[in-house]
Amino acid sequence: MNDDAFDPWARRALAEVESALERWVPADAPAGLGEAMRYGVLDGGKRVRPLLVLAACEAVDGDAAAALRAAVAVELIHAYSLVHDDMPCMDDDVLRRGKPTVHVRYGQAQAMLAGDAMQALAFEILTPDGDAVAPALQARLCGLLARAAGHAGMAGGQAIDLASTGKRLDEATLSDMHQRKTGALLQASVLMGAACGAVSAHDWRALAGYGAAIGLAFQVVDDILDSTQASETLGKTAGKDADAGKPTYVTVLGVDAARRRAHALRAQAHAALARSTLAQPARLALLADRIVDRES
Ligand code: GRG
Repeated sequence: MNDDAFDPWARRALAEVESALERWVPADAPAGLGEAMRYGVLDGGKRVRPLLVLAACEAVDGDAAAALRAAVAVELIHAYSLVHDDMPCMDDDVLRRGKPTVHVRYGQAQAMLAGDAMQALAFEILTPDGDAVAPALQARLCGLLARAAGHAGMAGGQAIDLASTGKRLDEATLSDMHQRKTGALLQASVLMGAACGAVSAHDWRALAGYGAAIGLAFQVVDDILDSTQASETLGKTAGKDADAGKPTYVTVLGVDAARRRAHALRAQAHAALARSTLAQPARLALLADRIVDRES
């Protein structure tokens, strides 16, 4: 598949995700909470995780309606993590997705609640009343998302990150932190999409390998962009981690070795897809390229 076929698909998929977020994130939650939630998740972001869910679902010819719910749920967890990460008690940032951060706009208490409510809403969306999603699939999707977001995944990785300020980490420790903090949710996006269809154990392992490789590649590239691009391009404050004494792939490896690492991870992702028997892995392969070649 070339970019000419990928781009219209991605535009359609993104439009579907935006319209589902618009429908499902409530404007009328009490006392301005809905406005803060919508500010935190609508109108911004690359939506990489939803695209991974939908591409993985298509690769296994899965249930598209369930995958749309999974795509929105993953983006809500991601958006909640950004809202909390930006707060003064964590990264203390004022710019996100090109706008003032949620706590700057609505205050810290409302930002904390908006993040909490987005997290809960993700699981509400995965468990609709009626027969829209089979009960076994609901449970599977909730389990995959909870494990990626919780103590062994994103929240655990964030705890290691906060404890690492000013420390020298070797590459293995840095990779472990980022596999949890950033990689776990990206990998879960792939696996949640795959769970929406019938997939053999062999292909599940291949997709898990693909997800792990692109998950880490995403963070390596994030660190490279953070040290080479301007805040206006990124829509967030550039260079903050290194300035705050946090180890990054660029501070640990240097920018050239970090670039080589990103390319090696892309090759690993492609190799994992090549090992699979998936009928339609091309969109996932192109997403790996986009993740490594991105400029913001
Ligand atoms: C608060 C539990 C908790 C976790 C926070 C994700 C995270 C953990 C912190 C964000 C810090 C950060 C900038 C990590 C680098 C990788 C990353 C997740 C970047 C942001 O994701 P993008 O580039 O953002 O997909 P958009 O805005 O495009 O959705």
